[in-house]
Amino acid sequence: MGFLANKRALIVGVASDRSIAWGVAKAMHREGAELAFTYQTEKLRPRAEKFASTVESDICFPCDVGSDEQIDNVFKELDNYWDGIDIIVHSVAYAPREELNGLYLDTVTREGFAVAHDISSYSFSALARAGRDMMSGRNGALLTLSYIGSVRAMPGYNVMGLAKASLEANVRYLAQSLGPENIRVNAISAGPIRTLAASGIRGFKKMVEYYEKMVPLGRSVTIDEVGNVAAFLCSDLASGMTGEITYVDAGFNIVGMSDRFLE
Ligand code: NAD
Ligand code: 0WE
Repeated sequence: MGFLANKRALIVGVASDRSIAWGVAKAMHREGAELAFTYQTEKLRPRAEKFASTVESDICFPCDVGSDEQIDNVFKELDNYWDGIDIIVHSVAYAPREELNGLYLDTVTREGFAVAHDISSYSFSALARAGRDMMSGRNGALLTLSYIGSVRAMPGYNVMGLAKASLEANVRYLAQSLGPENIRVNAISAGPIRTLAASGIRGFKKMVEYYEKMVPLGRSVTIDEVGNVAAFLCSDLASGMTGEITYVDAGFNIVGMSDRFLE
C-alpha cells in the first residue's frame, strides 16, 4: 500500500505534462492518493480532464485563483464528491511577462507588483481559507512551490522574487495559523525546470547551463523528483514538519563555488 493511501488531494496548477504540479500528481497517485484538479481557463479544460483520467480522476473544476468566487466554488463542488480533503497543492505563479526581463528597478510597476503578489502568494492563503473546513480533523497538508529568487537576487526574476519571498512568509504564517488544527504547511523550492512558465523567459537555457555547472549533482532536477518530495511532505511520514521550505534543487542553494570552475 502506498504512503498516501486513503488521502484525497486537490492539485492546482497542472497546465501541461511538463508542469511541476503534474509531477506531484503522478507521485501522489502512485502512492495511493485520490486526486482532483483545477484548470485556469475553459481553454485548458479538455487537457485537464485528459490528465485527470490518466491518474484515475474525473474531478476537474475551473479555478482562476484571482477570483474568490471561483475558489469558493471549487470546495462547494468538491463537497459533492468527497466528505473531506487531506491535501491541497498550490503550484501557481504569475507576473506580467514584461517584468521578468531586464533589471528589477527598470521593470517593476505598481500594477505588476500587485498582480504578482495576488496570484503567486495571496492565492495560497485564499485556498487555505476556502479549504479549511473540509480539511479539519484529518492530518491535512498544504504545499506550495517556490524558487530561490525569493532569498537571492537572480537575473530577470525581479518582482517574482518579491512575490516568492511573500509566499515563503505565507508558509510560515499559515503553518502557525493552522498548526492547532493539525494542518501542516510547507513549500518546495525547486531548481529551474523547463515548463510552460519557463518558456519564453530570456536566457533560461543559459541559466540552466550555469546551474548545471554549479550544483553538486551536476544536472537539473525533474518534475518527478519534485513530485516525490511533495508526496512525502504531504504524507504522514512528514507529520513533524511544518512551515518548512525544502530545497529540491540538486544542491544549488548550498554551493559557494563549484569545483568545476577550477577544472
Ligand atoms: P506551469 O506553467 O506548468 O504551471 C504554472 C501554473 O500556474 C499553470 O497551470 C497556470 O495555469 C497556473 N496559473 C497562472 N495564473 C493562474 C491563475 N490566475 N489562476 C489559476 N492558475 C494560474 O509552470 P511550473 O513551472 O510547473 O510552475 C508551477 C510552480 O512552480 C510555480 O509556482 C512556479 O513559480 C514554481 N517553480 C517553477 C520552477 C521552474 O523552473 N519551472 C522552479 C521553481 C518553482
Ligand atoms: O516561478 C517561475 C516562473 C513564474 C512565472 C512565469 C511566467 C511566464 C509567462 C511567472 N509569471 C510569468 N508570466 C508570464 O507571462 N520560475 C521559477 C521559472 C523562472 O522564471 C524566470 C526564471 C526562472 C527560473 C524568470 C526570469 C529569470 C529566471
